[in-house]
Amino acid sequence: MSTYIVGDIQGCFAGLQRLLRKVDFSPKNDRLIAVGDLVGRGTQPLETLDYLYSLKDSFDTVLGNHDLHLLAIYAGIRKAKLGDNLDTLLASPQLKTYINWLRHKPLTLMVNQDTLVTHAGLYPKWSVKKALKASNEVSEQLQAKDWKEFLAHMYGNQPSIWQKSLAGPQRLRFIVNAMTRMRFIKNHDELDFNCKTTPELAPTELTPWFKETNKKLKANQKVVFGHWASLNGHTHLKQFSALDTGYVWGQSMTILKLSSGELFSVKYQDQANSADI
Ligand SMILES: [Mn+2]
Repeated sequence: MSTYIVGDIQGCFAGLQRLLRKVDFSPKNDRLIAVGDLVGRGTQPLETLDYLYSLKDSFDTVLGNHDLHLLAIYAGIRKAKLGDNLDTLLASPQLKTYINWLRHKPLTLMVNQDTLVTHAGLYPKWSVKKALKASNEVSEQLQAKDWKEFLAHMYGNQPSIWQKSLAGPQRLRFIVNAMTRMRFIKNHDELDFNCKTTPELAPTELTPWFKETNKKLKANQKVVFGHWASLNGHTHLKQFSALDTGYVWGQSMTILKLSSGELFSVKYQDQANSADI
């Protein structure tokens, strides 16, 4: 049995299939974990969720910002934009099933004793244990009867600095932002939401979250994340694996074989011109 962790799929079902074939993924024997953003922008969101849902216990995921966006659209809090490409999914009789399934997915999960998976990353002031606890706080809300109420307060960039004393919607909003939207940190603890470039092109006052010293992260612990396509898979740090290599933007999709640390990827292929799909 092998565990594979796949980067942002974003509704690119054909690419996912090619990647899984490349590693000889067997739903019966292997386990597939996703870093979130299962759908959003890519043209096959329904096929993607049909497939991932069909894997049952062989599949698990954390939620990304696009997945939360889908929940917010379903809840009537956000409107679907043309570029979201979610129409087929939103019109599907399976939609309600998939929404309920996603509502029961966490923001972080451990894939083995020391590897944390999260969509955007680990806030530098948090331990792995703290991140899991914070993720649970959000899951409680997402799974509650009044889950739509939580989503109604989810959007916004403030507060941008964590404080233990944060409560209610502000506390939950920070947790969601840190785990699903974070890229750069300002002044060691402040989330920045403006810059999406590579670290090299960013203003000097901004530091990638994984380059901030995290005193609470143990040397043997690892963080696997997605979300930041312009990193192109590079953190240059062994403790942090960036798996979003921008397939939906015409680049590639990447999968990590956990046991060996090997990375496999497939280059983007325009479906209309693709012979093997
Ligand atoms: Mn994302």
